[in-house]
Formats: sequence, C-alpha cells, structure tokens
Amino acid sequence: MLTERKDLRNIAIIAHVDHGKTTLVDGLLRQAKTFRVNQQVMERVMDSNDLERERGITILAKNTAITIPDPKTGEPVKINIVDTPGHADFGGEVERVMNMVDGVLLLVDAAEGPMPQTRFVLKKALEMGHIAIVVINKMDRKDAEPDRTLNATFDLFVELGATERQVDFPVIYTNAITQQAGATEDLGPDLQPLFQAILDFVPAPLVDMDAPLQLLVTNLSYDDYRGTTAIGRIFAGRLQTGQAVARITHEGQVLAERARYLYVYQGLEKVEVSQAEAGEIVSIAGLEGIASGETLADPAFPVALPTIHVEEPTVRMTFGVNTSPFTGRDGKWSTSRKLRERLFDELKNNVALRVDSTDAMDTFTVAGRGELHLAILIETMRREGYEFQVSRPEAIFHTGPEGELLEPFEDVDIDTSPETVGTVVEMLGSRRGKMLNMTNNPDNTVHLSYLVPTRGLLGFRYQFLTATRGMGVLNSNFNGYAPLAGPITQRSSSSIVAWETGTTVSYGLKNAEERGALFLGPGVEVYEGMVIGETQRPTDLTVNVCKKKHLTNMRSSNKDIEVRLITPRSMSLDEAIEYLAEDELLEVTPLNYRIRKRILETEERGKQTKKAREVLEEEQ
Ligand SMILES: Nc1nc2c(ncn2[C@@H]2O[C@H](COP(=O)(O)OP(=O)(O)OP(=O)(O)O)[C@@H](O)[C@H]2O)c(=O)[nH]1
Ligand SMILES: [Mg+2]
Repeated sequence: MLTERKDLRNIAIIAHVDHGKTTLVDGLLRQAKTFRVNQQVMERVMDSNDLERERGITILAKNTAITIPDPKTGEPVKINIVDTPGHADFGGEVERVMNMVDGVLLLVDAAEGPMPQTRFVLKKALEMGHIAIVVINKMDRKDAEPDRTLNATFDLFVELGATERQVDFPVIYTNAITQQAGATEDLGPDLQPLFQAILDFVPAPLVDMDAPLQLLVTNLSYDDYRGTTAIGRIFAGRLQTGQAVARITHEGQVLAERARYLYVYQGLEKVEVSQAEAGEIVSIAGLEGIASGETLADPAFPVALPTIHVEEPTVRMTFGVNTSPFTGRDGKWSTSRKLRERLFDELKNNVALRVDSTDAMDTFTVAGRGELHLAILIETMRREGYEFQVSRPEAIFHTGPEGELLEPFEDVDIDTSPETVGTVVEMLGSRRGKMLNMTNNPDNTVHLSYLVPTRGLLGFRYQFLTATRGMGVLNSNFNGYAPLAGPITQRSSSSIVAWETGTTVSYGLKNAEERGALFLGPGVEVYEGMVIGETQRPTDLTVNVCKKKHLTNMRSSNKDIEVRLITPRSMSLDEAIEYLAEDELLEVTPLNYRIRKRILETEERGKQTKKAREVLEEEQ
C-alpha cells in the first residue's frame, strides 16, 4: 500500500555556477535553527572539503537536512536537502542526485539570468519528472532584472519540453546573503516564503513501506571511524540496524551484507538511528567495496533498481608512473601498482569518470567531463601523497553510423569588453568556433554565443583570460557530437627547455629570459628536458640555465646575485595542464609540478623531432 510521507520532503538545489546555492543552504540551515545559539558556523558551511574552500566552488554533491514545523498542522516536517555543484565539469554530481529527490530549487541569478549550466541542470530535473521551484536570487544586485530573468527562465522550461505541471512553477525571490525571501520582489524579513513553497509544492514521498527493501546507493563518503559510508534513498520497505541485506553490484552479482551502522541526516550531523523507512535518505557504514549505483535489497527479493546514468566523458588524458629523474623524492606513492589501485578505486564514486589500462603497464587513460574534472582528481591525489605524470588533455572522438569521425562540441557563452571582442572572435575562429549570436549587455559588455569543438577549447581558458585581462567571463557546456571540424593549430608558442641537470643560476637564466618568459627563478633544481619557460619562436629552445659566468677570480661568483631578473611566471596546476603540448608531460608530486618534454635527452629529442618532420613532409 502506498503511503504519502507528509513528514518528509527531499529536494536538491541546482543552478549555474556561483548563482548562490551553497549560500542559500546556509540560510535554510540557520533559520531552521539547526545550530546552537552562539555556535560559530563558517560561511558556505556545506563547501566542506579543502579544495572547495580554496577554490570557492562546490565540487561534490552533499546532503544535509532541516526540520521545520508545518504551519498548517503544527507537525514537524523533515526536509532533506542536497547541495550540488554548478560548474559544468561536475554535472555528473547533479545527475546522480536527481533520483534521490522529489523536487528541486532552481536558483537563477537575478542579474545574469539563466546560463548554460542552468539549462543542463533543469533539463536533468525535468527529465526525471521533478517539479521545480524557481528561486530568483541576488535580488540585491544593482543590475538585477527579475522580470527579464523570470521570462527567460519560463522560455527555458518551454524550450526543454516541460510538462504543463512543470511549467506552472512557483517563483520565490531571495537574497541568500541576508537570508530574505519574498513571493514578490519585495522581500520579507526571513526565508519563510521559501520554506512555505517547499512544503506546498514539493510532493511528499509516495512509498510502500511494507514492500521488500530497495535502496539505491547514490553517493559515497568516508568516515574516519567507520570507513566507507553509502548514501542513498530507501525506495521501498524498511531498513534496520544489523539487518541482512543483498548488495546487487553493477554486474548483477548478489552479495550478502549487513547494514551495521545506519544514519539519517540532521543539520550538518549524521545521527545514528535503529530504523528508517521508505522515502528517507540514509547513510550506511560498514559495507566495504560498495559503489555508487548499486542496490541494497531484501535478501529474499533481490531486485535491482535502475542504476545511475550520467553522460559520457568528453576529455581524456593519461596518468602514468613518474619517470622524471626526480621521481620518488616527494611522494609517498609512486609505483604503477599504487597508481592503478588509486585510479580504479576512484571509479567507485566518481560516477562521470572512466579509467582504462593502456598497452603500457605503467600508464592509464583517465576520461572525465572536462579539464577541471580531471584537474581536481590530480590535485586530490597529489595531496594524498601520490606522484605521477599526466599528458595533455584531448577530446574523445566517436565513430558515427557511416564510420565517420565525430568530435564533441560545446556551447560557449562569453561576456567581454567591446575592446577585446575582436581578439576573442579571432581566437575562437582559429579554433573552429561558429558564432551563433552577438548582443550588447546592459552593462556595456558584449555577449557572444558560440558552438566550439571541445578540442578547440582545451587550453583556451588561460589564453582567453590573458586576452581579456582577466575581465572576460567564459562558460561552456557540452552540446553533442558532430563531424570533425577540421584542423586546429594547437599552442602557437614553444617551450624553453633545460639543457642539463643542475641548479639554476641567475646568469644562465638571464640569457634565457631574453628569449621568452620564464617559469622559475634562480636556485631551483632542474633536469635535462624540463620545461623552464615559454618562447614565441616556432620551435623549442634548449638553454643552459645552470651555467655560471666564467669565473676569472674568486669574487665574481658573487656577481651572480647582482643579475636582475624579471619575476618568473607562476602557474597554477590548472594552467600548467592547459600549457602542455603534445610532446610534453606534467610531473605531479605532493610538493611540485614540473612541465617536461616526453623525451628528456636533448640529443634524442632532436633526432625524433627531425624524423617526425621528415615523415610529415613525405606525407604531404
Ligand atoms: N549579492 C549577492 N551575492 C550573493 C547572493 N547569494 C550568493 N552570493 C554570492 O555569490 C557567490 C557564490 O555563492 P555560492 O553560494 O558559493 O554559489 P554556488 O551556487 O553554491 O556556487 P557553486 O556551488 O560553485 O556552483 C558568493 O560570493 C556569495 O557570497 C545574493 O543573494 N546576493
Ligand atoms: Mg555551491
């Protein structure tokens, strides 16, 4: 028999990046009196991992819950809330939680209006049949245009094929920072109108609590005491601590397990409970080896739920054992066995990632949804003590029905100043971008819409920011696969490469500096074949940066200190990945990252380059 669980609501908060999801969750937590009086709570408390705080973005979807009284009945209602990331590369996180909830809050920045990722996340929610409450946030922005934003959002619903029920969405206006909401553009003193809308419009779970247990594992987290915890919604039946369950793997294997520790969410805490019923989102510890997308079921009726489907990766790179002369200096883990173990382990929960072995024992192909998706994995692994080397990211091609090659394309939206439009248009043109639209924004900037092959966007972000002096805004989102767009010249610059292993000295660097921009200063250990700078010449330049000025007497060794050098260009990990050319690798260790040529020996590299050039000439 189906029961409507009026005591429960399950919602996800979805939006384009930075539209204010995590800030709004702060407000919901605070006003539901989740925290003790005087409890110090940091801003955007759900962005709890180090990388999220450093980068100011949400990377992983996370659960929390609040309990509020239903004003009509006075009864408490628990609201499970899933905060999701807005960056396109983490779209898999949004897709995975869609089957945990019954409705979504779709946040839209009142000034920016719907953006590329708004479309993506709304599409996913509508496909699941969810109703959305539209929350027009950042009402305090001077350039807020709530009317225009609402109209554009409505159009988006229609365009995405929303049903009549979905198009008839409620609208709430908010300022997430001051934690105020209103059913009209006049905001009230608190978020009450939003709480009310959630209770009124998000359907309560409709479930059969007496049916055999079915739970879909949607996410994993790690607990210092209890190890891996599986998070998911109970779709049918009940679950008790200690109960025997059947774990149904992706391959359809049925394994006997026990639900040793059972929790539900309450604020930022997980609370241990002895039982939970269908409709609730729970977390279970003590299931070793469990993976996202698996079902936990009644051992007497082991029936799997449909697994989580997320879109395929579009970008890949290789992860290999570190072969630089400095290998093993900084890292705890550097063998191929460890690297392999770590990468395949990541697949248990990183639902949008793919890992494959290659012909080389010590190299793996890792595919993800974009450069940032892969960069976050790299950064996470180096912080765990891993040492490895990665290649330049490349787009993943498919073969079409007639055997033709297809490549991924992305919708690109750009806002930039009128003075830089020309440069940006030229840059995208050379990357086979097709302009779809160009309009003037009210704030005097120009908006450009493009369709660009993913191949052309790899390594583009840094160049774009440089060209727009950091003022340009670029958003991209996977559009689909289409026939190859034609050749794209990759990086136009070349590298300055160290000629020998040693420690850099100012005198040597001074010579190199005249040929381009350097990535490092004096006193840095380098090795033969390591990239130490960028030059605008058409081919790489090998220089001796460890060379001291010929010593004529004792005192001149101090002369080195007097050479004045330009401050070297420091690159973030993301920029270093973007920089890589085809014949280069990035060495990543817990303490350093170094760009290097694939072939380190100068002489050998020269021979190979010559050979490659000859082959090319023969072909033409
Ligand atoms: N002016 C103004 N700024 C806001 C408002 N809500 C959020 N912000 C700011 O917008 C920025 C992004 O906020 P977040 O809450 O991290 O946005 P998010 O949607 O969670 O971002 P991702 O999870 O990375 O997609 C922060 O600097 C917030 O302070 C608002 O109502 N008004
Ligand atoms: Mg966030």
